[in-house]
Amino acid sequence: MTMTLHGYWRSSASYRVRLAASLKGLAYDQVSYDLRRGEQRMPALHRLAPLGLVPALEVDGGSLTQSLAILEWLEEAHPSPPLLPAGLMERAAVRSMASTIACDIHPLNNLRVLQALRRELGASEQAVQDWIARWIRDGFAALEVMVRNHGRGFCFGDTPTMADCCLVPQIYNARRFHVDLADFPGLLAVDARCGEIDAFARAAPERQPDADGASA
Ligand SMILES: N[C@@H](CCC(=O)N[C@@H](CS)C(=O)NCC(=O)O)C(=O)O
Repeated sequence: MTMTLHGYWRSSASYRVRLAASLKGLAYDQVSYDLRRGEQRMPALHRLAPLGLVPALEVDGGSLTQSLAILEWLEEAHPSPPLLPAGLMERAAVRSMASTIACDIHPLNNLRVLQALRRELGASEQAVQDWIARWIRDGFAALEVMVRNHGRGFCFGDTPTMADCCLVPQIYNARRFHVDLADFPGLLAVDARCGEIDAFARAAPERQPDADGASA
């Protein structure tokens, strides 16, 4: 089975997929689309991902989109090590945390939304910054409670799950946008714990072949 991840080093949705693949010890090639230059609008990506967003994962000629669906596919195709716990309720709790990030935080702060705020609604940089912080902090307040209820080192239990694959990239984003995270000690502790694991380090944005250190 050959896998190619179509993504971007700074894309947090791509980062989720890199983390899951890395935790499962899976090798993959990467094709990069520079989002700052609008390369997500290239026909080559649209053939794989009709919405024109990264990531897309090509697997043996077929293609998958939506990072959560890709994480679920990776889990089913490569069950070991598991990124979901065994029990039904527990699995739903992990998916709930992952969805809180992927469905209720990230889409509100996506590049195309921020561009629409600036270009179509005339929002100032300060207003955009406040917007970003508002949705991250709102979602993180809920996640802080969830991690307190379920976590023992990681978001859920004492091993990494899909929830950690979503949290670590979202914290990366929050730091990139200088969002104050002092109210979320539980989330920061999970992030620090994940940072001790080599599979997390390998998937980090700065370690990717297309990383260029740009700040935008
Ligand atoms: N729900 C999608 C979101 C994908 C997404 O928003 N990707 C961002 C990068 S993290 C993107 O391609 N943005 C380009 C744009 O907004 O134009 C997923 O989870 O895969």
